[in-house]
Amino acid sequence: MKKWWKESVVYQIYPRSFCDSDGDGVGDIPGIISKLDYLKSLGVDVIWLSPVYPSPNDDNGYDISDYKDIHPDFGTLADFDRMVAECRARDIKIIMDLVINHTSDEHKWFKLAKQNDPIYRDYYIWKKGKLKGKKELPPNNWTSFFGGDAWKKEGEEYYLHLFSTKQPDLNWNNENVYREIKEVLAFWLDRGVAGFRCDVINIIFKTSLEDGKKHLALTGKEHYVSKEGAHEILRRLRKDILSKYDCFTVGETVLVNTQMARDLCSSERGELDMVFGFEHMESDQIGYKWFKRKFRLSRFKKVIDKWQRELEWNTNYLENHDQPRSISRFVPRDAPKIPAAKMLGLMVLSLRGTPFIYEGEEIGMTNGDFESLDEIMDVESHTIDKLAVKLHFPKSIRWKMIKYTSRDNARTPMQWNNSENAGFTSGTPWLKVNSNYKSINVENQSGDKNSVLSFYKQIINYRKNSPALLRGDYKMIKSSANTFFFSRDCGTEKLIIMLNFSDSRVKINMPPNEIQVSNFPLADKVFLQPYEGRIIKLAKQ
Ligand code: ISL
Repeated sequence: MKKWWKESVVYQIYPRSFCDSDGDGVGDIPGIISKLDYLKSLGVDVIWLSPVYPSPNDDNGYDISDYKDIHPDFGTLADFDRMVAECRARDIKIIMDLVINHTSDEHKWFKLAKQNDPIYRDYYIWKKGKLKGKKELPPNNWTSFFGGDAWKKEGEEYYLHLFSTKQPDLNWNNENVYREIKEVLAFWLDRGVAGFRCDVINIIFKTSLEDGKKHLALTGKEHYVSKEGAHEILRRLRKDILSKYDCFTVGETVLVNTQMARDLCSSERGELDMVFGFEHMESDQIGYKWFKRKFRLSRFKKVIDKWQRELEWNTNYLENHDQPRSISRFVPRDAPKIPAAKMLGLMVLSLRGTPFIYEGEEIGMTNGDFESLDEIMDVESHTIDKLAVKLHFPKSIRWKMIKYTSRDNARTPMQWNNSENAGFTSGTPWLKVNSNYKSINVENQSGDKNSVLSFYKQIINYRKNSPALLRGDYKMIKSSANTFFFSRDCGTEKLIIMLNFSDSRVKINMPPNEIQVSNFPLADKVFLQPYEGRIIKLAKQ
């Protein structure tokens, strides 16, 4: 089958924050349908939908209580089918979020498991506590991704939750779990979806429940990151289900290195088609994400270059619903936002691989302008804050940590126009709208040929017609500390992409060439402007 997804531009929708059609303050499927023409005009080929399943929303849908239905906040299965049909009419495909490391604690399987049901108990991971003197401790020392213990006591035993207490981990040693999830995949593929983004897929299989080596974060990880058991499950799912459909999978893979990514994506093994690595997203972090430091371009370039060289094909992205906005982290705070957002967009869309754009990135949306923890809804931020209170961190430090790293930074409602609530809802939005919506919004930018949005459209269109950007080889070109240059080469077409990450002009020294795209309409052949991004075509020699 043709790997059509290699030539696609994927756009991630976080449904709660995209467009609300009924005024309840939460985005929904009819809202998405109303924006499909917009997505088509942007040049989007595939939509990745963050979870739309029924969920108590402890983690905004990443805690699923029914894998085969739609949350009433988002609509109905009939709305979903209509969305698939409306997408098909526009030649847009949809991939679903597949969250199978854990379910919600309100899923019927877990409710039965809690009652010691002989079949469902074993769908989850249970163990007795450990006695230390007279004190009972959790079964092992593992910590959760959101901070604190990874176990919660329920009756006589504890259950494992690598995320929130309301997200019990499934037991992938149980064949029934495999069988049920296999049916879930078929259910959605038969409804016309074109694949899945597989949540934390490389940690689903736990090899043992022994204590882990102590780490600053994620103690226990050596017992579950990228284990053979997870590889095997993925191979089985491919053989039993995925291979029967024209679809693709992209794995969200935590703590993955290039070797692990290659093992997951190699065509002989056929486990996943692509992964999201996080190494480049850690260029402004120390250890786990709660410790932020200044962005270092040298580290970022090195990581991007390594992933480009070492993987035959992969994803390119700078944003998603878990990460602060790119414009608020990969350039200095005082950088001019419009050129910088365009330059970052040019990078994502011109590297080798399938580009993923996150809603609002195409208009240069920035981090949320939250003033206190009360305005933040994210379960991760609240869990971390509670932990930091226990560790006696002063309030100001706690807030600083959360303000810059909270996942809610990227979850603020999509900014459609300059009417109340940015045109996202006629009701009260579930999360505060960024007050910069009057200047940063789709409507303003649609009619402006110099806007971030117009630039995205231009590059996407350029990309669709450029064999070098679609399929060409990648090579980094040596450049100064503040710039990132690389070439894309395909037969007779040789392009060079130049990105200036600094506020100074940079002299360029290049053989005869033609400027194809630049975020500065009057681009100069001798100098790159501050935050300029450009593509040049080398003249045939
Ligand atoms: O940012 C991260 C790594 O740098 C982590 O947030 C990591 O991506 C995340 O913890 C795993 O994310 C996924 O699974 C979670 C859910 O809360 C996230 O929204 C989802 O993307 C549990 O399902």
